[in-house]
Amino acid sequence: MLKEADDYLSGQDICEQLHVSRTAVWKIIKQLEAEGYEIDAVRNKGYRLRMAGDILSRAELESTIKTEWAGKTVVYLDETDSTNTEAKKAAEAGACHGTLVVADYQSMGKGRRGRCWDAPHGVGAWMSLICRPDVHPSCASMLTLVSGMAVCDGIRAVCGLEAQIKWPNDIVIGGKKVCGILTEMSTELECINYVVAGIGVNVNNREFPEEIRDVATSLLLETGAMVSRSRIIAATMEAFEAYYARFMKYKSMKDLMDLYNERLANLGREVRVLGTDYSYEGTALGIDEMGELLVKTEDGKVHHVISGEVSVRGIYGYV
Ligand code: BTX
Repeated sequence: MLKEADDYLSGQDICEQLHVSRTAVWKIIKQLEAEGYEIDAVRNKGYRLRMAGDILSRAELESTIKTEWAGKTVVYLDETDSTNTEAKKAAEAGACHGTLVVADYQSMGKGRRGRCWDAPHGVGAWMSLICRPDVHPSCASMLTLVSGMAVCDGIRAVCGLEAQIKWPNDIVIGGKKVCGILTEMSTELECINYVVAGIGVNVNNREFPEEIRDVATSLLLETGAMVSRSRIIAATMEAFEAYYARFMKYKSMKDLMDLYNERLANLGREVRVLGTDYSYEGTALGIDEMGELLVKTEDGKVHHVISGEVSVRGIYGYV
């Protein structure tokens, strides 16, 4: 209610709308203040929210996320090993499509192929979204691309920054990584039980460990100001929901391909494709309907690169 009110909200109005006593309202106000909200309390006027700051809690997320299903149910944890692991446990226990697991800190944040994701306290949007799409398991990797588009739009909407996608799963600003995505799934025969889209956005990080200092950035470092993590999460969920519907229409990137390519940092760039026992260089032309990256080599041949099997590096820098 405080977030939605333009001005002071009288204690009496809050009591009447919520059917609680004045003392109950006062107690909740004290609790919100303890969580970090700054609230003005003025006699005869009531309460006004001065600043929501960068607070992450279940209540904050649920009041900020305005979607039909994506992130409608939030599991919030102050600390966990990995939100992906937590989301997989929740999905096994029956958590519904759209459940979002968010943590303030991950002690063992996971990257791809056993790599680690640096996820310190109080600065990042570390989240995992559970989806139960009715698609063939071979289509699931495209949800990584859908997630990438959603984060890109979420960042653009909240901060106005020109975020771009480095195929398939990094979001970059000015050539530096601001977000990584790890999609995991559980399948049975030809069906998907669930997909977990794990998204890590560096929001208010002021510094990074030595090893990644040159390749990593955060929204705070790019804008010079604190950014609300709950707004980033909410904007990402809103965009995800819209893109997911378009993905499900054809169960492919058919309807999203052009929008994806508009956001593609690699587009038209020279890239090196690294397989387990081979590598080649070429120009990235964009993705096709199945989310594969098209790379044209000097001999004019167009290669279809499948994510997960290879890594793609820029020849002149990281992108
Ligand atoms: P990746 O394997 O593409 O990237 C991991 C690599 O990125 C690391 O080896 C390191 O070089 C670099 N790196 C590590 N931490 C950061 C960081 N904070 N910012 C920029 N670069 C970094 C990308 O894997 C997938 C990451 C997904 C992370 C989310 S967080 C929520 C969810 N839970 C979970 O455990 N993982 C996902």
